[in-house]
Amino acid sequence: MPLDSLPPGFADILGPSGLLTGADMDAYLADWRGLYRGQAMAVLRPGSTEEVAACVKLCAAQGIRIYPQGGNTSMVGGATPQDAPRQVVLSLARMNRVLDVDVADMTMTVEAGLVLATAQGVAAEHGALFPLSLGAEGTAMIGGLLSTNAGGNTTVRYGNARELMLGLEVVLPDGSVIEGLRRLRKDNTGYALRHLFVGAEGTLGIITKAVLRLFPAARETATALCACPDEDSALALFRRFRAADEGAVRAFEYMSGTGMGLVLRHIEGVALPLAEEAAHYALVDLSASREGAGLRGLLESVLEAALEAGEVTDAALAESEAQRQAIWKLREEHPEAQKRAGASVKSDVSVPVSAVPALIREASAACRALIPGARPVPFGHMGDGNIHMNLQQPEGMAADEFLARSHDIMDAVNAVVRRLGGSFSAEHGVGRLKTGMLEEWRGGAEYAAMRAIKAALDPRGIMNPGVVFPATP
Ligand code: FAD
Ligand code: 2HG
Ligand code: ZN
Repeated sequence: MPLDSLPPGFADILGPSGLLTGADMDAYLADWRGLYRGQAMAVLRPGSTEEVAACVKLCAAQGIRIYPQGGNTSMVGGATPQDAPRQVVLSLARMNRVLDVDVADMTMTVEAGLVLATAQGVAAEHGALFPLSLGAEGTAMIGGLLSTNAGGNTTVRYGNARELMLGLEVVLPDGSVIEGLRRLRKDNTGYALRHLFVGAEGTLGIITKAVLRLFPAARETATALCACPDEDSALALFRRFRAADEGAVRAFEYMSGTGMGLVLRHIEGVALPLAEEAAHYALVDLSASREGAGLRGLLESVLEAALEAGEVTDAALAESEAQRQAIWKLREEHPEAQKRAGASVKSDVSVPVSAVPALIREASAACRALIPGARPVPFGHMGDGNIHMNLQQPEGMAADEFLARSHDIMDAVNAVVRRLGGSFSAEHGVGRLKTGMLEEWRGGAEYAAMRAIKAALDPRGIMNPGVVFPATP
């Protein structure tokens, strides 16, 4: 569709460093998975809340659609513009300052464009912990993480991004600003609007600043990679750790033999620290904020009992931080390995924790029956019930042919998820990919209420159109 040219006014607000056009926009117009590509009159790169508000006001006045973007690591095409003539990407990347770290109140106030790994590093410099942790942490930004209510590896102990946020500053679709940067643990003053913007995927406004919760730093860790004979054994292992000391479990991740095989084949610098490859793996990561917590002893005694019970057939215990990181690399490189191994279809789903083994088994069988030769690659956050029920294309099949079946594959997985009482999106959100599913799964009063909120806050429909709700012309 032919693009309109950017109306005057934006350059005055943003200055030369705040505006990208032409080929400089390339990286902002496509998503990480390569599913979507759009266009934009410009990428706006404001440096302050005032600049964001002024840009949004101008967009509202001119009917220009806005695609808010953080690190652009969305797995569901949430930050990618469409193919429409009057729209801009608004990148938060220049708003990346840490405004305040308060170890007395255990809070950190930051701008939305701060990269997660930087936030973790700053917290650590102050002897504290910002516990959100995921594979994209070197790129994903606080505003994007809050807007998707990101989960990741530590949900089992610390909750999702929502639980790590105390206050927000948000620019609404008319350019007005909600100044909600309060750092209160208790704040029951009418509707908790801050929570409306967490998980809204940029459809209700632009998060510009946030107050985050900090926790005591970890002073002791103990980590192991375990080979398990089946999915039930992996879950039984999780239960053993939970029963032994629930507070010690920082992460409990599941990986299949197929996924681990892809990592070992496609990622350089990794090695399996076990005697032989297995069909199922569990990664257990324990941490404590006090020294002398005895985590190594806990790890050994629980694994010993699990070995005796036949739930674990082999285990590698990290003897150093380097070995711990090497074990985590085997887990965190799953998305990249899948990408390098060809086309894959992702289903980021959740079920009650007790139903995870059934999910993995039944969804894998459904996928194999649908596309003979396709390779299920289930992995993820077993401890909180969120499995990435991904499917890798059959070897030798054309990628396009396989991807043409994407929605059939997701439907087959979702049928199992629905039967098990789960959700079609656990942590990645709805984005552009799953708008149809949202309507199908959350129809009736729930969907109508979501629509009413959207219409009330964004009556012109300029904020991230096509995301969460289907695009209207
Ligand atoms: P973007 O991709 O830029 O945007 C995401 C959504 O938020 C879009 O809808 C966008 O419009 C909106 N948005 C962005 N910034 C703002 C803002 N300031 N105000 C309003 N709306 C905004 N996700 C998990 O939950 N757990 C994981 O373990 C995990 N692992 C991943 C591993 C890899 C290798 C990759 C590539 C992705 C992974 N993700 C994971 C997905 C992704 O990293 C998260 O969804 C993350 O929260 C997106 O952050 P971002 O800054 O990249 O946001
Ligand atoms: C992870 O847990 C991410 O690694 C990405 O959520 C999952 O690639 C995926 O499907
Ligand atoms: Zn995940």
